[in-house]
Amino acid sequence: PQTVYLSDYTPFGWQVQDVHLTFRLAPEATRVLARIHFVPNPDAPKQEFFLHGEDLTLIHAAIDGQTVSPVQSAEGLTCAVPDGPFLWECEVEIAPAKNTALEGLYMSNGMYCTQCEAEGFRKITFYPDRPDVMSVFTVRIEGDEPVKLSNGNPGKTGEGFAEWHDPWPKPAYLFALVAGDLVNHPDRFTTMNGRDVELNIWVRPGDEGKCAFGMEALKKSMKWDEDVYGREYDLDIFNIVAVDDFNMGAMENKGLNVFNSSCVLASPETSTDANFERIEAIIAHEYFHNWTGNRITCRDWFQLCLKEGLTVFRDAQFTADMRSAPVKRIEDAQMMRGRQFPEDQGPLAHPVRPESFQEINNFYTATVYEKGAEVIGMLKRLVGDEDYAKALDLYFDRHDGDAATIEDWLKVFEDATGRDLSQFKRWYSQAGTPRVTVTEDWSEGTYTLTFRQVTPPTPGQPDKAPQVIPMAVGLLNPNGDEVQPTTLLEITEAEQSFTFDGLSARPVPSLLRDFSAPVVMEREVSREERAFLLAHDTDPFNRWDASQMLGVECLIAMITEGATPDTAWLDGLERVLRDDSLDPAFRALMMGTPSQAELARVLHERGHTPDPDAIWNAAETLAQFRAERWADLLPRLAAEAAVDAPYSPDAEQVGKRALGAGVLALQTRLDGGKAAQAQFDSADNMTLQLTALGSLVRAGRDAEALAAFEEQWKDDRLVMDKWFGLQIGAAAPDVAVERAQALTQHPAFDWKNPNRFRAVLGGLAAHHAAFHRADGASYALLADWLIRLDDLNPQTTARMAAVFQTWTRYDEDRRALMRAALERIAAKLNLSRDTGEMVTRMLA
Ligand code: HT7
Ligand code: ZN
Repeated sequence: PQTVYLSDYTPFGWQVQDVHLTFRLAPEATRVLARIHFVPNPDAPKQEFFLHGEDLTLIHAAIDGQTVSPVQSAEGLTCAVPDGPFLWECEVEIAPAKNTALEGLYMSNGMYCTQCEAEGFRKITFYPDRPDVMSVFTVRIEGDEPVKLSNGNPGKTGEGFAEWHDPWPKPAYLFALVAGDLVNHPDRFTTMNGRDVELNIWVRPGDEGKCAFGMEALKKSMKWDEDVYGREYDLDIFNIVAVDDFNMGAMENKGLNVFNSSCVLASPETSTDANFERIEAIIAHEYFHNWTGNRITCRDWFQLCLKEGLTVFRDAQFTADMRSAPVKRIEDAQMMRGRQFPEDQGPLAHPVRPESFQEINNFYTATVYEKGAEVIGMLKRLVGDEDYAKALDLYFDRHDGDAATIEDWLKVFEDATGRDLSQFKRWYSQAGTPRVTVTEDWSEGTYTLTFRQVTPPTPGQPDKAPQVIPMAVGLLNPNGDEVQPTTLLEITEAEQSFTFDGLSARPVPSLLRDFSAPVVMEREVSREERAFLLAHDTDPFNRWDASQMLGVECLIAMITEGATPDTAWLDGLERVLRDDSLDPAFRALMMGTPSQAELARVLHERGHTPDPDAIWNAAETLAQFRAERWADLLPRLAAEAAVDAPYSPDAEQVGKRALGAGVLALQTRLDGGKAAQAQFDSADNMTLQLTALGSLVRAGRDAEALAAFEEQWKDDRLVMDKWFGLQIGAAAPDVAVERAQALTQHPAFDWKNPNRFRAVLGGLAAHHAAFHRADGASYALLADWLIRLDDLNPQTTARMAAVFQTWTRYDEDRRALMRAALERIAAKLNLSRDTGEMVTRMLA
């Protein structure tokens, strides 16, 4: 397969003035007629006229009305064209019903829908399918479907047809079409300058009752983007559609966002608090793309972080404003450590702006999205809030309508603030997680912190230069009072010292406050000092982190030395948990222990070979120990967590239920599932019902509850995804793979549906001890299914194959078994480019 390089960028030889598309819909034989005006691009080198096109049957092509016979290949067509402007007309046939890859035009439950990012439009018609080719689109949809939608504003409609016109030039990846038997949940929004916008969430009949929350989230997002970024919506209508078969979460097509139904449909009975929060965040994310992605798009796919990093950053700000800023920051740090750090520290490591790829779908990663957002957060910390706002205003002014680059983005900041960002740019080009070691010096009232940074080698990047690391630091005196409020130190050298004068006693440092940079801190810290920070730090992130680190140390000592749990830590934590002035959501996070996958990562980082069974056993022992030690505390917390009002997914209630879930998990270890059964029987919302079911499964008292749950929810796909996933996620490690195997034989296991496939096989891969079962049964089962899915849906297969990325961390036997699984996938006949690239990188 061909590798594409950032350095090879060349503009397309023509500009597209306008695109007219007509769709004659039929499941097996849809006709797509395109009329496109091309004009030579004065800024491009001379080149052959090439249009992308895949899996298209060409019926007819003409230039300026004269039939032409282009030369076709698997990737597209070339054709001799006039020197000046010309009209390209083309008719192709496609088969949406046969499209199982869920890219281009496909069918889901009888509904037509599209997914064009990144390179799906080329499966709809021949076109320069690249983000820097932008055009206005006019679309006519012909078919019997009652609802026919596309981008932009509605035009004429009549018996069997509907027309749409999108006045905003856009790249083809933002094109969308939906047609089917849909019903809408309508509303309206008046923008800051008085534009009256029609809003709709379109769903399958029967799902109308699950749209209200999403609609509120949409209106809040529209208002927030006006208030905080000054960005106003720019069409007369904004449509969202829920689709059951979808490779990812949602898609920001101009004026017609398409959502995985799991990311928009919500009701208290069928959705958990976590679902509600995720839906709110994803609706916001897709809406915010209207400016950061659509009005300003990417020049090429290497610039993906330009829209994704910024939009993730914006949605995180939104969530922090809507809910709790400290809780959101802790969750984001968990996400970075749990998902991005493993990527950055393994064979799939790549820069936030990659420099080459074979299949761009493989680069919709935690690095591009989450680290990309962290990079923007660092930029904001460095320049300050005011200059950040100035820079963003300049970005929107200067680049509205452009297909821009990271260079454009950084130049805006340089121009707005006068800063030189050439060193900062390394965050975009260097892969890997910087490790920062810290030493301290104290003499006569002067305290010195010395930082050393090293970024380990990553594939293709053996040597790294120092990066700009914004290090937020506070100092506490021995009484626990803050003597130095949060200060931002700018580390730019490989080794650099900072001094604080005039202190009356040697302080305790609170470093990397608010997770101010995506780095690993390496510092010898005594348990006493961590316990001190757990008790006194004013920074919520660091208070949480102090407890997490004590938890890590405690578990590692249990694993490697057979130690007993650290009671000093647990007592310190108990004091925090008893402090009812603290937000229950924060206390719920405090109650959590590091995940088993995270422990494996840290063990590996410290030169140990992680043993998944030993990690599981230590985590179990610690949980049992906590349950017994906190036997008196649990009822008190349970009482505080009780919600005495009708269900609402607001931050306050969500926090209480999260705390209650932590309590129930421990309580079940003491009462064998009595409280969980009672909660299961009386639950009037999915959060309580599912939490209780999870505890019952963990306690092995699940048979009746699982059957009752299935009976109650067998007709609800999204709830049944939870039923499938939970049985594996909460299973004991020695039975999970057999359960997964059995569930793949369940009549409701529809492996072609990505949500269901992920619930079962993704659930198994996410269960650390079960996935790494010593006999390799889980590796083998997953490999079997990936091999099977690859022919149908390469994108989902390749994404899921990434669960093998940590394979080199483990012992020889497990390594051999994982290597064998990867090699088996690699050897599959006609392996897709997507999966091929992923397994090759992992095996390199
Ligand atoms: N921009 C979108 C990314 C995307 C995608 C979404 C759905 C299915 C396939 C996809 N390929 C790429 C989603 C986002 O980041 O907002
Ligand atoms: Zn996005």
